[in-house]
Amino acid sequence: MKRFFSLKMRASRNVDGEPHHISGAEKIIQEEDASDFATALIDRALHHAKGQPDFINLKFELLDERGILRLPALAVTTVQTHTPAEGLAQMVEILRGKMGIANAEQIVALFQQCGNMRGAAIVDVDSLARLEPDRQRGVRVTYMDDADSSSKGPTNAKNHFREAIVLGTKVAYAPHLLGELCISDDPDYVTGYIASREIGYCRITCLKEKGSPIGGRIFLFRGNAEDLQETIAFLEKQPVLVTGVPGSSFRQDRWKRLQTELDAMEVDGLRRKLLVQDASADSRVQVGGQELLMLASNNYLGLAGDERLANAASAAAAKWGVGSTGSRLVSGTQREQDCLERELALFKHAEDAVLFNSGYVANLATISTLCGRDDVIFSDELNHASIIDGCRLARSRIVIYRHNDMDDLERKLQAIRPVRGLVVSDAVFSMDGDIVRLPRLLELARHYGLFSMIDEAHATGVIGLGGHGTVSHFGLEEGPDITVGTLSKALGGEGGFVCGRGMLCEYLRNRARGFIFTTAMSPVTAAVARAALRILQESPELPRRLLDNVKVFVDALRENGIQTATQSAIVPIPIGDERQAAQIATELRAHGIFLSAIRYPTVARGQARLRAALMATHTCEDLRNAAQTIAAVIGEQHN
Ligand code: WAQ
Ligand code: MG
Repeated sequence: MKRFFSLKMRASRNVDGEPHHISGAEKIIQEEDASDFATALIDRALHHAKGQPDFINLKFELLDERGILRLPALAVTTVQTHTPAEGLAQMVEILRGKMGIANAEQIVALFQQCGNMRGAAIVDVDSLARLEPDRQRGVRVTYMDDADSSSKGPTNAKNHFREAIVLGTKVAYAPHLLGELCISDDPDYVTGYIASREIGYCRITCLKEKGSPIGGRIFLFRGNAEDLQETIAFLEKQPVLVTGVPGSSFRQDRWKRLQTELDAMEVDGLRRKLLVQDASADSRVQVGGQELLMLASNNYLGLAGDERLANAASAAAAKWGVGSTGSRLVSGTQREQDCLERELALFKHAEDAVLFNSGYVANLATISTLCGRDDVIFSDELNHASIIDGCRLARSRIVIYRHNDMDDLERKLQAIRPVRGLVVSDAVFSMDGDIVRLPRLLELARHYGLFSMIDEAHATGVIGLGGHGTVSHFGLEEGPDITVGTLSKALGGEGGFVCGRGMLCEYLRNRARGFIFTTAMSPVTAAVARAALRILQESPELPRRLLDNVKVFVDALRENGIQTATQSAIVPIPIGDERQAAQIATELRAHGIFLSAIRYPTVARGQARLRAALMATHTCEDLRNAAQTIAAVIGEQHN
């Protein structure tokens, strides 16, 4: 095994019997590179602009390789400024605007007090109290290096940027620190930065006058006294190698950025892996030779594995072959797609329906076709990514209202008084399982003359009488202008659709790029959806059975001490921490349960959760046992 050493150099000069610091540097290196780097650092000490040293200390210290933390370098952005005033104003702006720190101005003003420190000031962002134990010296961050420094070669010159990004990355990952501000103390180096995990490493090109000796570092802290000890211990003791530091001496590898991002996700517990199943689409699946109870599927009614759908697929394949051969408008409309559209319209009590190749495309295409630069789109803060992407593609003004909060929506409508636009919401929210307050939403949209749009992805086949969806759930006479649905969840196949007035569908068929410029869904897929619709209409008890299962499961979770609530087949189990959620999901797999950990970016950071999705084909026994196991595993993790 390779041995890693910490190598530190300090050079000073005696002035009137007092040692004066001239230069210092540190590296984390492998044994084989030791002498090269020692030479380079001695060279640096001997030829420093601040003068000739009479004392050079070189220290080698063996590190435990397993104790070294590898962190991905923060992403670098640059803000060009031309005067110190402009630079400092930018710092304040970023602190307040992007990092949400109220005391931004007071914090930046602290640079006036931080001169002449060898280390950094630690500031409580709320009280502005200075917390570093030694006010003269500050806290020194040490035991860190660029992980690729040996490939970049020993250099005897100080590289401000490379050293700063290493330090900045370590600080960004320190517990209880929200970020860092830095101005170089070198009179001629006027570039500094502001950094955090969220905003990355943001260089600000001018922060002081040339020749000015001011400079320092401010670490932004939030926590209690114990937290502070933890922060300082991390800064002073934890060895860190920073990967993916942009190299100055070598051309940047275009793939490296991707690896760096993947590494960052790994560190944050956000990197995802595919779990490959070897059999079944029902409530039990085979993964790597193990049978798992499936609690993560959108196959709500168990139709994906239904023999009748498989037979419909075979029959359609025998009749049509498998491909649709072209775009709907050119060559890809077979009788199957046409019939399916009419049957969907009937099922949803709409004039017409249009097929898309997925629910994602249906949202993207519909929103971006109906809305443009002159529209205002009012969108629930928890809407699905496909709605968000549709809004972005529309280039409309987007106004986010608080989750399912119709008063907030009304306030925003009142304030903006839009002339054209759309109010859009999920029918059943995919990560929380609650149902949109549809009656009020429709009233508001009508009052302001806006289109209303509901995405019934998790509602069709689940809520409302016989699974007819949200309009039936609320017993409304009239539904939204635009209803989006999917064929891939309760209906067990794949594809999406939009239904509403005939004119709407006609318009989409003529204008929606996601309809026009893509190959139509296969006639096999369309035939499968038709069969699923028939089954749903012949067996209106299926959705009832599903919701009965939900009640059994939620009650069992409560009996085992886990509080949760839902109005649909989605049962969120809150955890919070991303890594913990991922660990619990892994542990549950060992106990025979397939349940997904939902993490950022699907939900907000710090709101990771387990998300159970129930099926009509689960047995009560399955669900009671699962609830017990889930509670036990969560209990263990919290201890
Ligand atoms: N730990 C904590 N604080 C430190 C450390 C350390 N290891 N090293 C320096 N400081 C503090 C100390 O108060 C210095 O006065 C101040 O930071 C500035 O240090 O992207 O050169 O080494 O090109 O002068 C920014 C690079 C360069 C911007 C920063 O800092 C860019 C720089 P310096
Ligand atoms: Mg300096």
